[in-house]
Amino acid sequence: MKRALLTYGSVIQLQARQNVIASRSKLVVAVQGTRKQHVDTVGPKVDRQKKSPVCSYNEWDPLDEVIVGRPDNACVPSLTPEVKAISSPQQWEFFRKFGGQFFPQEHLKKAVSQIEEMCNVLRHEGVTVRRPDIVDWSKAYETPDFKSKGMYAAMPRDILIVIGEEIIEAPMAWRSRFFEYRAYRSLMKEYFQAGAKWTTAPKPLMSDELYDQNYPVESVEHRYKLSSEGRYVTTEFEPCFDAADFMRCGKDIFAQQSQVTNLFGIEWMARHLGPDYKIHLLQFKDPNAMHIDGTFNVVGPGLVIVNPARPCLQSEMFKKAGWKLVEAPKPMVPDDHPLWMTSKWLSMNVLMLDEQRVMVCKHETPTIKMFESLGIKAIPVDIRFANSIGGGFHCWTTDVRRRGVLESYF
Ligand code: ABU
Repeated sequence: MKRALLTYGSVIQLQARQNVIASRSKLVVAVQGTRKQHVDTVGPKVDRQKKSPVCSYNEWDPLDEVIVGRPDNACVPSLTPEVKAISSPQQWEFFRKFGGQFFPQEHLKKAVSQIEEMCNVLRHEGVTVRRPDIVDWSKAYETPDFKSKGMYAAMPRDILIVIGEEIIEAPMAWRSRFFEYRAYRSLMKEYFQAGAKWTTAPKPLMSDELYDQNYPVESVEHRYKLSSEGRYVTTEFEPCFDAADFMRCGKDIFAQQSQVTNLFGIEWMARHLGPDYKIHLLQFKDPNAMHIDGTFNVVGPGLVIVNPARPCLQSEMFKKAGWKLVEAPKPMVPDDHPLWMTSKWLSMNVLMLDEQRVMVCKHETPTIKMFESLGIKAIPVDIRFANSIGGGFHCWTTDVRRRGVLESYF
């Protein structure tokens, strides 16, 4: 692992080996040493003239199809080192009490109905909505390296990222999320059969070596210091990342190292994508870093909503490029509303339906006003109860298809 490749603000653009394009009519393979033989191409029995059902290059092109997560059967993760690293000691009592059990049922019911309504609004706006399978997340499992129970399939943004015509399943970093991909397999198979490129990143062992067992979690100041040195609870033992630590802007992709995404994982992504894409490693002042979309949300070409509480240490490079960085207004969530695995900054975790329309929380009046001042129409929806289990509109979705092409904006 060459860490020197991964310096903050640097571009990670690695030469990937040329992919074998399976759509060629014949594939030349070496058989038993020197003898060469032509064989029929294995793979896509799809009409190559037809467009892949999966295609998206950025966060704002007109949205055609989206996966919306499911709150059903969502379970609270146990208070393991990786969970401690993203939560405050005040939240730990909740995890101690409910870890391994379903989230409080009354709350989940409200989340289910709010997400149904969100799906209806998306359909009304002309977007095709797809959902993962319903899974019982309370089942215990054991691998050779660890034991856990599951969590949920509520946040497709964390596990799936679409880059061009390829949909990539992230390895994830939490043990409770190891089997999360199972809920999406029906969709993945369908997209693949229809012509999408489907990749699953190397699955981590998630043995104890992946987590710094002594990661200091009690003191926020200490976490600030460690994160500024690039030290997080996940070690560099093996690649891991959540897809939500990457923000797509055409040929430029912005990524952060976080409590769930290590440099090894970012390097895997850079090599996997190859020279067509540049991954820029960004750093924010954030002791609980986990997912870039509540910190740095690119909502249009050269337009970013930034979190004033988590300054970007590389903001100069955006200003030099002529980008507009707009500070998110203070969130409106009342203090007594439970947010068990997230911060109030879900207020800026919005979903762009196109450059002119944004799905935003109906209670976040200052955020709505901010978008209107930028000439963007707000589509207000209430998912406050759904927010409680860890995500806003961006987290609750993965855009599968947007109408657009690969461009350079940076
Ligand atoms: N993906 C959720 C981000 C939430 C937060 O930054 O607080």
